[in-house]
Amino acid sequence: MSSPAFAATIKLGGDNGELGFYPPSITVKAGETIEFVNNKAFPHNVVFDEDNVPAGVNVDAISHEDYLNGPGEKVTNKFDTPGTYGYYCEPHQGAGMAGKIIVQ
Ligand SMILES: [Cu+2]
Repeated sequence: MSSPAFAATIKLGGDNGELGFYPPSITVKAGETIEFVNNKAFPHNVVFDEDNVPAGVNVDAISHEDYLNGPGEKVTNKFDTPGTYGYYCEPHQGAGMAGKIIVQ
């Protein structure tokens, strides 16, 4: 098996423990795979905002609600529908931990 080539990697938590996704905004092409990697200040999760995804996208199917508790834990996503996808971390939503993925 060949390892997949990731179009982008998003860190969960900044290197100094900041509560955020880094980078907070990325642009990828439809069909490209992105990975979220647990970094600092976990637990984190990745939940897509049903009010901020392209029409017809099922956020339950693309969200990763299970908490990532260990360093280096990863989840991946691949988007087929172009548009803007907003997402956030449930434990840190109140602290503004949110991001945006633009799929072209
Ligand atoms: Cu978080």
